[in-house]
Amino acid sequence: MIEELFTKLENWTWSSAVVGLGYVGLPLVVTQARAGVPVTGFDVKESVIDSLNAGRSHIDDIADDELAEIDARFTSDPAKLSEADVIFICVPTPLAVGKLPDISYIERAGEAIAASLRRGQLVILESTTYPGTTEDTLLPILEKSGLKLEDDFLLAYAPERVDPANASFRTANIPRVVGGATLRSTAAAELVYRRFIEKVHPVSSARTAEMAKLLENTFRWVNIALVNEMSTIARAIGVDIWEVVDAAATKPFGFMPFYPGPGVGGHCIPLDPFYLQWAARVTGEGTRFVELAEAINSRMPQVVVSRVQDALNDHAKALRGSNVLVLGVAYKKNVRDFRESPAKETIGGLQQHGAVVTYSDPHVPSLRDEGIELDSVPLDERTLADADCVLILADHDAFDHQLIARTARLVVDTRNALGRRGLRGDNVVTI
Ligand code: SAJ
Repeated sequence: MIEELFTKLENWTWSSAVVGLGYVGLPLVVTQARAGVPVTGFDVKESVIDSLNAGRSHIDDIADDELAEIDARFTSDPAKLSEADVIFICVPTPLAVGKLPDISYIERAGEAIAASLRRGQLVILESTTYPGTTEDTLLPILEKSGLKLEDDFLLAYAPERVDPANASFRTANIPRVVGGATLRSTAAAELVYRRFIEKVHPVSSARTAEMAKLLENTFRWVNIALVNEMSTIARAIGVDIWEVVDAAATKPFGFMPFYPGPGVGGHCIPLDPFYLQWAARVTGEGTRFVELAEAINSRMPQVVVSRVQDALNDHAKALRGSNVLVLGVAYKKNVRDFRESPAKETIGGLQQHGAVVTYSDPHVPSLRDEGIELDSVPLDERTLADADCVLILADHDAFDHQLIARTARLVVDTRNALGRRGLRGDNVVTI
């Protein structure tokens, strides 16, 4: 049966199923369908399946008309998984209490697949997780079916690499690392991705691929913390961190620019380093960079609140009773996701100091989370003029930056959104 699978993989006659239709899984379905793969999207949420079957996308990076162009099925029936030759797992890997890994979604997906696993299938895990998950956790679950790895089915790990709202890099042109639980699993996974991804990079094991993903995102976590710390030092020294970073970035080798911000959001960068931390602890190793970066990055919302307080002070105003208009509550520009956004802690901190906070975000119509009950207000002359301080937290392109620069009495710009547009007047300070 494995030989038959390889024939299908080599002849591009294989079909697939994608388990988990979020910001990773749905683009994967669309990319495969465009490449001519008969693909079925699977999710446990009926509401997701119903809206997708009605041609409505719940993911920013996939427009409804992209769904209309492809021929893909969507189902919540796990029995259908047995029909696919290749099954991709793209489920969340959040953190549990105490920042411990939570791989329960992977385990449940594995159980659903095991219930109908048949000979000749290849299972590929894409969710970010700690080294060892594929071989030590997912494999035993799949073998509970009575089928054996290598004899009956193959198993590999190929970490997703999605940068939400990045129009230049989408699934098909983002190189893909693949590592199998066996050599034939690696070879099979490589054949799979070569059908719809331009560059595929095989490695010697699933563990290696799992570790590579954690390095990628821990690298970002640590370097964002470095530049956040540098921003505090730069202000104390009296230089502009944005000008410093842009100057350093002229170095054509050995440097990669990162920029200070109000904290690190999203469901990857603030979480994945703690999967590495856990894996290291199990081996008795430490991850001091992860903890140090957390100490710096998690403090940024408080740094921002103090920055607003100081800026108002310089205008002989107390934070208490001042109107603060927050622009952008999503975790980064041009996305609507605010679940892991540092804006929530920043707004909470401002409110605790007695500020009257409103916000405007074209991508987030209302914010009902962590005790915050706010709706987005229109960004116009009046809301800007009414604000004692305007605080830019997410630098959405949709903002009217000219209007902000000429109307706001005071702007604390944590993203240098105005400076980058040559609009940094005397009424603007950054962090
Ligand atoms: N941030 C900074 N300064 C920076 C870069 C980012 O403060 O210089 C902040 C952002 O504002 C955001 C957070 O860090 O709040 C995460 O930013 P991100 O650009 O890493 O965004 P994500 O989490 O949406 O996407 C990332 C991918 N992004 C990029 O590589 C640019 C990548 O790290 C992963 O492929 C992906 O998560 C994932 O799914 O793992």
